[in-house]
Amino acid sequence: MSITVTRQERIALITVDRPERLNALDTPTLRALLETLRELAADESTCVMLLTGAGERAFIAGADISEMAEKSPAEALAFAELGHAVCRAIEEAPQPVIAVVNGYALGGGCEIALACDIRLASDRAVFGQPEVKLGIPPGWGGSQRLPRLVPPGIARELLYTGRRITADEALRIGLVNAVYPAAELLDRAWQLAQQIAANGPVAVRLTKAATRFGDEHGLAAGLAYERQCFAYAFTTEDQREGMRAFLEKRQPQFRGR
Ligand code: DAK
Repeated sequence: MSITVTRQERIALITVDRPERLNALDTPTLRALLETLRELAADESTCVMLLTGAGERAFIAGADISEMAEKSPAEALAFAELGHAVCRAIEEAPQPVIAVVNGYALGGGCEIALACDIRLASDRAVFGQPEVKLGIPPGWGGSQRLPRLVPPGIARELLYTGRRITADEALRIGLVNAVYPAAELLDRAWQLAQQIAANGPVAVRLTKAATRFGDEHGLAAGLAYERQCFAYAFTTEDQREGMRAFLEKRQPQFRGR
């Protein structure tokens, strides 16, 4: 299996498991990843997803170059669409998705990390959009998401040069939330996921939906959407439980409804 899923209560860890190719994504692996993301997105018992790569060297070293090399323009378009569908599945999943970047995140690998809500990196992680070195532009959203995440001039420099950056530089430019020693990364990622999963599941989903809505439709529409989300929360048991627990000075028992 090129994609595996490990669960701890309400958290699912998705691993791209193709270490002999540094977890590069070919069509079967992309399809399996897309199917897994869609299944988990539809699963109400999953509150947070983690996404990582197998082995110690790579998160995802990009699209599989050996598959891409001989593609016709029509096949290249289909391949780009499949990669875009994976990135959209991450963004459109109701649950937060955390990229756990344990090594190379290059090209399509960096683009998949960009589509995640949060990025944690090991001190060995390496990021880059080296597509221009292969004679192609980014194909899975890097030209759009990178300039929206880091300062646009820095994004353009990285996109035009294809140069790789270390985890420390990624932290400095805001590409990752935190950098940890490689041996600690996964534990830290589970801890962050647990912190999120301890909150009201509906509230976390509404919060992701509102941030995404604003990203896609602009501030005014995002603010209007946020008001609707806020009002909707008052139809839920979790809202009553969360506030009652505060007033009664106890931990809330959220039920996700
Ligand atoms: N594809 C296929 N195989 C890969 C790979 C990749 N992206 N990355 C690594 N591998 C394979 C290597 O070929 C090698 O296989 P064997 O020789 O052992 O059979 C094995 O993984 C181990 O890699 P290395 O021997 O090269 O290991 P090193 O430590 O020497 O180097 C490296 C590690 C990550 C620096 C190096 O492997 C490397 O530069 N890899 C390529 C990274 C890269 O350029 N990634 C971006 C790929 S382009 C589009 C659609 C999609 C995209 C763009 C446009 N449209 C339709 C428009 C997406 C593009 C990309 O992602």
